[in-house]
Amino acid sequence: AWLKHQTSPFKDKDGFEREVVRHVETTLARSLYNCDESAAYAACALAFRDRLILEWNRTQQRQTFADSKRVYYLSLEFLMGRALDNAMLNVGQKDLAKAGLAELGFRIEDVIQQEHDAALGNGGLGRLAACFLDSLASLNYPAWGYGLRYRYGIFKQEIIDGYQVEVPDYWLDFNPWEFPRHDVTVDIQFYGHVVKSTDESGKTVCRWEGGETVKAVAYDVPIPGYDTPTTNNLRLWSSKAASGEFDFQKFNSGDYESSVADQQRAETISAVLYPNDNLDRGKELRLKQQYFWVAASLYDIVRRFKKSKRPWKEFPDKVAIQLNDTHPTLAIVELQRILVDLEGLEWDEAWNIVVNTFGYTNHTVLPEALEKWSVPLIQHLLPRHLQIIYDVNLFFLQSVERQFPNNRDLLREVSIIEESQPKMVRMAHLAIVGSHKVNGVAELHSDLIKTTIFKDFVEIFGPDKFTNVTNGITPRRWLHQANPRLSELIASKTGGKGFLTDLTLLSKLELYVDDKEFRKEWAEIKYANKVRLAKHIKATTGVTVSPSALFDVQVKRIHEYKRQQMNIFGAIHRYLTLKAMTPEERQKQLPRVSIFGGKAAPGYWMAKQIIHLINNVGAVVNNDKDIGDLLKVVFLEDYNVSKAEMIIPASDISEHISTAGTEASGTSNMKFVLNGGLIIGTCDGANIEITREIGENNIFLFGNLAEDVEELRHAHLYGQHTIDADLARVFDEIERGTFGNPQDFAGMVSAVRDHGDYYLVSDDFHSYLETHALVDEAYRDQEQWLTKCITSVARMGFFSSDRCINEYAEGIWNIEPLVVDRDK
Ligand code: 26V
Repeated sequence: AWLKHQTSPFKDKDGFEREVVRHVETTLARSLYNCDESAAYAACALAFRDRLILEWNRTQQRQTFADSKRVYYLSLEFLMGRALDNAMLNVGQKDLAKAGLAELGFRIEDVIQQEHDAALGNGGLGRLAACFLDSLASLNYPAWGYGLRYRYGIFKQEIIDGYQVEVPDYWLDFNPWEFPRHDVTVDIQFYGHVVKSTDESGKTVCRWEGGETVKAVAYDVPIPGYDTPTTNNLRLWSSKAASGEFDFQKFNSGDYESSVADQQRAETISAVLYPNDNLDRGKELRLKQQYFWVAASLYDIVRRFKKSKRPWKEFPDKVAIQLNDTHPTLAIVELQRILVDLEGLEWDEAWNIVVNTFGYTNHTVLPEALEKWSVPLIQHLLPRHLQIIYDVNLFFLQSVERQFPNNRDLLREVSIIEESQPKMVRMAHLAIVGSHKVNGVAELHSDLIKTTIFKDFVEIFGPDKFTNVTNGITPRRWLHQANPRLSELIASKTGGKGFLTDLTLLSKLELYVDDKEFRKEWAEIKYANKVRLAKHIKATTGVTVSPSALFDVQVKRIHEYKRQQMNIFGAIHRYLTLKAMTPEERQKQLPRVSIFGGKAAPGYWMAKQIIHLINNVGAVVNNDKDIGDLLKVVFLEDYNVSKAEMIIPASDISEHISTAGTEASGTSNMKFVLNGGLIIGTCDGANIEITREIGENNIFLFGNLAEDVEELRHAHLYGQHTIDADLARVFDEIERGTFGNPQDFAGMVSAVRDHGDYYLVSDDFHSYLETHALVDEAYRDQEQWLTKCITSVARMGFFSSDRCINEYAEGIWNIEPLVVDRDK
């Protein structure tokens, strides 16, 4: 009887319009005469949401019924961006919506733009998690994401007088994509103490008692797959005061303030995303976030497993948990606690289950980014977990001692506890010991972790525990959604939209690389994308740029290792070179626009200095009459996912120029090439595999290799290094005050010139400039350039996150897709 009442998805344009109108008039309680773009967005989103919900429920029922193994992706960050466009495309109804909205008097692009980005992440790591969710659903894998429902996402960046200013990102005013589940809650305990006792059989049992309790409330977000009914779930936890905690005594006795303060303290846990700053180190609230999220997620996962009434040893046959970096590592300890303390399993049996359940992905080799938590802090917040960590470490070190007797140095190196003052828990070591697989995110990076930071663990556990899964990106968002015209052109040559689910079909494009008409359309699309970006630049910065200039883009978080400073030094060098030319010589030069974007962590002083210099260079160069269109330097404010969708398709060349060995993978490099842009880059991260796939004629590689870095750094420290003359010339100009007060940039200059140049800017500067000269030369030959672009796109099939997810599914999770037909 229920079934006949189920609402069905809109079958046609009229059906869609009816739903939009209904939502405007009833859900939003607005008259049609008073329906602006934001109301149109809301109603359109609600209409599509209704459509998703049905498939979402069916998917969950089907997965439960099939009793298939699920993967749970634990990530503190999900950088989702906008949802409406994605939902329309994935369910295949964007054309219908476009026509329907047009009849109602709206342009679909304007409606889409109304949506606030879901910016629950910092950068690559969070966006990777979002691409993975898209692939998991599109490939019909039973999978859930677990994260935190931050009230504030990554801050909004404003540029005021050339400086970054951070503004809070309150994004929940209207969010139709989440469903509060007030009935799905978990009480999470903090602080307190451990009580030891002996049971009837003489076994020691531990109970964690006392302390305070905070409530976790689930908010669910539907994740629609592309061209499949599978709609997976992303569950985000929000913190609330536990019911008993809101103190009515205090409230009634007039101590209203302190009663509300308790409430607010609980809600603080999920209030803000940490903007991954060096200064976050050791913050108690961050550790609270981690445990809150991990404990709620595990409770949920275990509750689901227990319904099946299976024996515990089958847990890893039904559950795979992937740790996105070390942030969720406490999950390993929490599962061991649940199994031993609450379910009464023997330690070894429990530990076996734990290790077979977890996989750990490492995303950086930078030592300052490896997580450590102080023992006293964990002792205070999670006393029972600290005991378990010590026991895990004891058993681990005992086995190492048996394997490699009398090797004190080795024990100290691999210990989960660092014997410092105070003692620290090394989260990566705990994650390795508690997982059955550890992976890096690109070949070079996976090799580096095996030979440097984790090399002792390879000795101990053997090489098979360590593997590589090269990152990927979803072609749905990063081609079809971001670059619809290019997607359509590709579809017309590769036999339809199949390439969106099998990206290797792009290879068919190579057959058309000489097709005149095809090349012309391709070039037109790139130009139109550049025109759109030029308009955005004009509107947001006031700078006029010519769409026929070479667009040179570097957009990513600002960090010294990513070397935006080298890029801006290069732009200054170009400026000085142009200034030194006669007007006749200048005439012959290639016009260029240097485009930057990216946020600096609020406490990262050097990164902020880099932003300031970029803006100041722009202010000088962009207003220099001698230079005109030959060089423009712009910094785009508030780089985020939806800006990336506009910027990336408009790039001619993009910069991926990290010091070799420092960028684990990079994923925007893949996005740029997939959109018909070339790249200039170092031999680092996924650049290496991109080169292997597209051919070295199609990429501009430069600079020293990872294997040379140690020796070069050494040379700097022992003064066996002279600074490049071109770079010295740039420093002179900065110090003359051409770009504002030189004091403002003294840190940047001296880091390279006087303090060891840790990121080797001076070592790579010369080859960087030379390679940019090659870029200019190559761009002059527009036909050849176009050939490079088309050929590169044709060879990018490997970098789909679908390939990547299939590798995880097969090599780490041991899960299978649950295939369904559309109408079942
Ligand atoms: C974090 C921090 C925080 C403290 C200061 C220094 C520092 C340096 C790096 C990081 C990154 C943490 C992990 C991360 O986000 N890794 C990124 O993961 C992407 C997805 O795998 C990958 O493409 C990027 O190369 C990698 O940086």
